[in-house]
Amino acid sequence: MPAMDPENALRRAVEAGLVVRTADPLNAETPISELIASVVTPTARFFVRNHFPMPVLDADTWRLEVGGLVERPLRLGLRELRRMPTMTIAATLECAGNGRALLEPAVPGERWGLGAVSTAEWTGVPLAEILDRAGPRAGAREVLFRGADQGTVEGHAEPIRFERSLSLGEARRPDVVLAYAMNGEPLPVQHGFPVRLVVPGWYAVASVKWLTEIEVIERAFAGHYQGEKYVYETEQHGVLVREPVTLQRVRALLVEPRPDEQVARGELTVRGAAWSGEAPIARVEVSVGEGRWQDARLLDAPDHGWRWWELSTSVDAPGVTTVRARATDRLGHHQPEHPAWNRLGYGNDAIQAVRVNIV
Ligand SMILES: Nc1nc2c(c(=O)[nH]1)N[C@H]1C(S)=C(S)[C@@H](COP(=O)(O)O)O[C@H]1N2
Ligand SMILES: [Mo]
Repeated sequence: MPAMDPENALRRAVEAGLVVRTADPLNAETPISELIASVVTPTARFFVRNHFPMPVLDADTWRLEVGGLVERPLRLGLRELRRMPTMTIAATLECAGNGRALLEPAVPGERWGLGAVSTAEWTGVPLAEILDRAGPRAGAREVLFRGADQGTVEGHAEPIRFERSLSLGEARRPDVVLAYAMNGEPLPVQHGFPVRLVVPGWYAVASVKWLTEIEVIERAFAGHYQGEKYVYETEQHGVLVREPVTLQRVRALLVEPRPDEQVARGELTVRGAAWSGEAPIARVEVSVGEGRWQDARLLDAPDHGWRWWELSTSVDAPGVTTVRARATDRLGHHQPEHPAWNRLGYGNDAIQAVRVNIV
């Protein structure tokens, strides 16, 4: 299968100002300090996370196979999909490894800072529509999504495909979309052309790119990227506890001021975005120095996706100080002071601190 030329992909990422973590496969963060308070991240600046070389699929010959435990197996081309009912939804994708580089002791895996998160408007066919057409049969338990990309991974002799599943119930949620457009344009190759799954609220590993097959299965899927990776592994009372990575944890991202920025005494604007996969954002608070937590103003909320917030405060004492922001969602989930360490380094939702120099 033709793959995207890694050098080309890298050059484009650098030109767009992405923060490259690995060149091949390309893994790159969105430049946080360049983010502006708008719901969507410009597509060229959307973070990129790949496990294998990026497949270049042909729009004319590409087909989506829907099979397994269904009444009516389907084989759909891009044109057919585009003629089906559509939906558009803003959704924030966050890599489960976002913030991994801040964990101590260090853990293996991509060394993400805090920019493995972005938001786009996704347009496509509701997954529920496709599932209804295919008609899951009695005994159907999960829906498995298979990407076109493949490669070899530790512990497996043969190359594997990128695969993930959802329970039938999650797959039928009305906000889950088979997206063929991102911010109003066809999906670019690096984000899954021609069609990807988008599961709003879940860590982005669930949002399978370069989708070619959907299989309804009667078992619980436990492939590499579900049973071996993307699992919170902790030791509790000497016993290894394993929990799958699912919904995004609540988090506030500080965009302004920037790390190590020189800030003039007087008024200080603190700004950023906040999101939670479990419930809408209820509150964002900011603290300067060790000062009290002040409520930030929440800006316009899209139905899904992150919500921008800002606070105007004043700083008087010159010197180095720390600005922190923390979010709470409507179910009362809030952020820990220190990361909840786990062996593979997922879900670091600790309160972010930005050091600034008041002059
Ligand atoms: N087919 C396929 N889908 C994939 C991946 C992948 O490597 N292959 N990576 C997943 C992970 S871990 C993340 S964080 C998101 C990243 O999506 P993006 O590159 O569009 O930002 O895609 C997910 N879907
Ligand atoms: Mo990820």
